[in-house]
Amino acid sequence: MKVFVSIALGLLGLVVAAQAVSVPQMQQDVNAFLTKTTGPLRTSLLGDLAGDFSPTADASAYNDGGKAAQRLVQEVNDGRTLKQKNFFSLFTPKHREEALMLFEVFINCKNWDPCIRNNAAYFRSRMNEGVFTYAVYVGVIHHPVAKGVVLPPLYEITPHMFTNSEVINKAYTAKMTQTPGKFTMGYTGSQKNPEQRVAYFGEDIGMNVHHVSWHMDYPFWWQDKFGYSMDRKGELFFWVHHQLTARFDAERLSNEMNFVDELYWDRPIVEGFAPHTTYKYGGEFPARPDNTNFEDVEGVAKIRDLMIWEDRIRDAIAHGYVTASDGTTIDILNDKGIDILGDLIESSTYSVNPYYYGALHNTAHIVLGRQGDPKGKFKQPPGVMEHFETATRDPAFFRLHKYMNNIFKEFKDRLPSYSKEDFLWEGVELETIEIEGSLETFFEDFEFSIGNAVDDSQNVADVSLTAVVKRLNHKPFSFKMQVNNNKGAAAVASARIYMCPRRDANGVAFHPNSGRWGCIEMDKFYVELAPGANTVIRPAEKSTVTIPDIPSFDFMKEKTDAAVAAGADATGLEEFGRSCGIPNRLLLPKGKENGLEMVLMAFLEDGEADKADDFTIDVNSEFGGTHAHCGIRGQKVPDKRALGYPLDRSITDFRMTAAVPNFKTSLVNVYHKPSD
Ligand SMILES: [Cu+2]
Repeated sequence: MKVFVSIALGLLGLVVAAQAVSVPQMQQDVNAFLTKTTGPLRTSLLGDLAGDFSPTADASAYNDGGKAAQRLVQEVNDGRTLKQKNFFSLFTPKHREEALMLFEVFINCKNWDPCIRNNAAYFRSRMNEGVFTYAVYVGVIHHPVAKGVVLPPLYEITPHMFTNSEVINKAYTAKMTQTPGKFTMGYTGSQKNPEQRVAYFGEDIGMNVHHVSWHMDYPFWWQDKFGYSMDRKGELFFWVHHQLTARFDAERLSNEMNFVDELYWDRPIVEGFAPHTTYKYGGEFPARPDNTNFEDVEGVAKIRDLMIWEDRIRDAIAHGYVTASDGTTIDILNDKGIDILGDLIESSTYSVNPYYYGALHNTAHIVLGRQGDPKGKFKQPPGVMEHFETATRDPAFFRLHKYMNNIFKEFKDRLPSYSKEDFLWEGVELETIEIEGSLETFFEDFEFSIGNAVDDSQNVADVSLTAVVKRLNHKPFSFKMQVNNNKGAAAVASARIYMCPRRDANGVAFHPNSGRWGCIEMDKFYVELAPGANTVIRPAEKSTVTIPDIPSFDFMKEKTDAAVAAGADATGLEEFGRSCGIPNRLLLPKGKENGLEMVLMAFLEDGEADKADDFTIDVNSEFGGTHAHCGIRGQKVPDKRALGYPLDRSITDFRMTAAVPNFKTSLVNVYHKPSD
């Protein structure tokens, strides 16, 4: 693993050791850059900047000899870049190009000071706010020099993308009248819409941050020249979206609704959507009525193109190989196949043949976002589907992902089933898997600042502006396993825990082979087993699927300023280093008042057989916290099993799983306690 990282860093020739700026100082800079991004930089919030900084003055500051900086300065000076006070969309090619130009300046900087921080200050005042914010986020995530810097919750930086128009309007009024305001934010739509019952999930601001962060950790535009190669990126794309869909389905069952159906290009989009969301600049997000028929989107794609790409992909699955750009074929009927397919379907720059297999996922997002105005007649801004932070608000998001998910399933079902020998871990018996504590969910109020939504002048004092929203949470609980290790010596086990809905909304039990596809991953970890009997208690809050609640931006600033004042070398914010990961409070689906029946499954196997090559297991380390869906930045996924193992492939003989002593299931119920 260490070899992997040093090779990765070596690619850019980065001299990390020469870094003299402390993490708190870097954090203070980032905090200042992201404070009120639509207003001028408040220089009083950060240390001194170079007085007459020019990005192109010192080519030796960059690993690319200053090429990226020269190109961007030229673009800006020629007036070719997106002006401020316009919306930014990553799916708009010109916007993305600019954000990547700035990202390239950052990623090529050899140090934080003067290179990164002065460039940030320089371009912040000259480039579009959305372009700048995106480049700062991905720059901080991927630049090795910025290791340890924590990114504030995006819902406080760009509240417009996370809050209803109604709340934003009230915030403007409060600001104009200088009256502090605390506004209740409801979920979009009315109870006449059945989809409203699960809007708390699609519109959960923490889940939205997870989704947008995943796409920042694994951007579809990533190229290895930026510093390192992303391990199993395509497979993670499949798995994170498969899990979002499976979780959405479990929420539907909790609310007496059946699993979401997939999207069909030749049938109407059943659910309409009225976002009730406004851009800071650019007007309202467009709405879409129920039962709209797909139309070609001018300048983007014909529906026929999407159908042809789908045909080619499914053809590759049927053949068992894909055709690369150079005409050679690559076998996909193996463990690596899912990764290749994920790259194709997204499609990312890792796709082996983007010209032939197209960009099904990315294009579908744009096409769905534009169905309200497919010919561009009404000059509407991009739809919610065209931003990763807003996409899951639209029920069509889950239909789209169910559709792609079924293509992935078609592939997984094409692979041979695992055998009993694959699963068996001789000498280890998992006697019981159960829950310690209770599986009980409830809604709680959560308050966050929306102060960044409104304009400001440095002469007028800020007033406190917050939104209050209901969020799903659960009581603390642990997984408890009784394990007999009869090997006569200590052993390290790799543990995987899933929870799977047992019955559909009509109460019909799932056949295990369709039920397994609805399983939600609860945790994946390494644990040491002493010889003899072991009781393994794994607190749910440690799950490598989830992240803890992200603190507020104000709290982060306080901690940072205190650390800088004390000359400390850490901010104390380390545990919030990753925004990718399902919020821990959403680990359980909502459940029902009288219980939602679920199958709790645990599987143990030999950690040494399961771990990735060159990976050293440390049972006390969580390897970056949320590796189950989000990998580890700049490193390999710790284990080499397929994501979703051992439930990812079809099971042909069920007597076999019953005869595997290191695999165990039990029935549990998830209860929901309604608010008073
Ligand atoms: Cu996504």
